[in-house]
Amino acid sequence: MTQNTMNQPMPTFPPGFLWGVATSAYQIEGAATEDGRGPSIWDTFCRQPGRVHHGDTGDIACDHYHRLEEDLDLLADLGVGGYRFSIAWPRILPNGRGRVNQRGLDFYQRLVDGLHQRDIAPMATLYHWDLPKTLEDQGGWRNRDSAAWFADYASLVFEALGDRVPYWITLNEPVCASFYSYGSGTLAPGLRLGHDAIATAHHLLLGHAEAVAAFRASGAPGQIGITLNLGPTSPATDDPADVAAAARADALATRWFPDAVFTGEYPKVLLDFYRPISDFSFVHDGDMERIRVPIDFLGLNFYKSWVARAAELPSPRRRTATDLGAVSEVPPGAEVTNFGWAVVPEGFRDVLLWLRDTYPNLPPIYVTENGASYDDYVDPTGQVRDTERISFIDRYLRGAAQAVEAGVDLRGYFYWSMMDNFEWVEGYGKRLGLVWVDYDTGRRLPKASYYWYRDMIAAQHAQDTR
Ligand code: IFM
Repeated sequence: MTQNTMNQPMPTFPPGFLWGVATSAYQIEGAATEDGRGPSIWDTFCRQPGRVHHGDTGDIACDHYHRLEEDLDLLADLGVGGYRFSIAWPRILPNGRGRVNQRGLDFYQRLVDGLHQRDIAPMATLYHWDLPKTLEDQGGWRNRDSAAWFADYASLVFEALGDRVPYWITLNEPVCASFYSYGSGTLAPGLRLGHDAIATAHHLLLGHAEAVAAFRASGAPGQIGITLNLGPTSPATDDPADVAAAARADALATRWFPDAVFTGEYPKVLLDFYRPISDFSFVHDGDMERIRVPIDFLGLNFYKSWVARAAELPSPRRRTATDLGAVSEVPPGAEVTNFGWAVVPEGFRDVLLWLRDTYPNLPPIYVTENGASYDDYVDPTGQVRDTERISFIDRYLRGAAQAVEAGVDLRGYFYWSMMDNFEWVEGYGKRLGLVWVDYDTGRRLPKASYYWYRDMIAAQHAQDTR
C-alpha cells in the first residue's frame, strides 16, 4: 500500500501501470492559421453566434503550439509515463485530402521527439473532432467516403510517426462526433438530423476499421485502439415507461459503440426504435464484420453516470437521432462537479466490471480520460488549492483499483486534462486541468492537484521498484 497526500492508503496499481495526462489539439494548440493549418469544423462553428459560451474560439487556446518546450517540461516534472495528445487533421492536410503540409507534420515530430527525450510514451489520437472544413463541405461524416478520407490521413501519419508512437487511438468519443454533432447539434458542425446522424456514427466506425487495417499494413510496431466514453444510465423509477426510456438512453450512451466494435452488432433496442426514422441503408454487406476488427486496447473515457425517465417524443418527421423519449438526470443525492456532472467513483468500478463481463473478447483497457471541473481560482498567495479535484481523482482511482483487484485488465490512467483548455461549447468557462492557464498571458501555474498527482505517481513507482 502507498500513502497519498490525503493520508489514506492508496491501493498499489500493477507494476508497469501507465500514469499519464491527456489533451487534444483544438483545445490547447492555438496557432489556428499558422504554418499552413487549414480550417476545421470547430473554427467555423465557434464563429456562429450563440454556439459557444462567450463567443470563445480555439484560435489561441493555451498557445501550446508556441509553448511546446515549456509544456513538455511540465509533463516531465509531473513524472508521467505517458502523454495522450491528438493530431489535428487540418494541420497535416489543410483541405482534408491531397496536399500534405510538411510544417504540420514537423510540429508533431517535435512533440513526439520531445516526449521521447523525456522518457514519456506518446499516445496519439488521430481524430478528436476537428474535421477539416473542406471535408464537411463535401458532406463530412455523412458521406460514406469519409471512412476512406480518414484512413488515407491515418496512413500518412503512420508513415511519418509510426516508428516512434507506441499507442495509437483512431477516434475519440465517436458518440460525440456523430450523435451530438449531427443529431442534437450541440457540437460542430451543429446539425440536427435523424437518419443521416446515425449514418455518421456508422461511417466513423468504418473509418476506425480502415485506419486499423492501414496501421496493420504499415508494419508499425505500436498498438492501436479506439477511445469510447461511456455514460451508464439506469431507470429513475421502476415505472415501465422510465425503464424503457433508460434502456434506450443507455444503449446510446454506453452500448452503441462497444457493441459494434466487440460484437459487430448495434443494440437491438435502438435498431427497433430508429426504424421509423431510418432504414439503415448505410450499412452495407460486410461492414459490421469489418468494424469488429481486433484492436490492441480499449481507451475508456469515464466521467459520470445518469438516471433517465420517459419524456415526450417528437413525431418521426421531426425527430433527430438523439430524440429517444428519455431525459437523463443526475442520480438523486449525487455530489456534482461545477459542470453538474455526478461524482460516481463506484460507477467507475462498475463500468470497468461491466465491460469485462459483457465483452468476452475485450482487450486490455487504458483509461484515456477522467477528470473534473471545479471553480478554481488563484488565491492571494498565488496558488490554486483545488482540493475538490484531488479528492475526485483519489476516489475515482480507488474505484478503479477495486476493478483491478476484481481482475479487470486495466493498464493505465490518463487524467483529463494536463492543463485548463478550450472546453468546446463551454469555451474557457470550465477548468479541468492540473495546471492553471492564464488565458491573457499564457502563463502556466501548476495547481495543488498537479503536485498531488506527481507525488502519487512517484509513490506508485517506488512500489514498482521495491
Ligand atoms: O474536454 C473534453 C474532451 O475533449 C472529450 N472528453 C470530455 C472532456 C471534458 O468535457
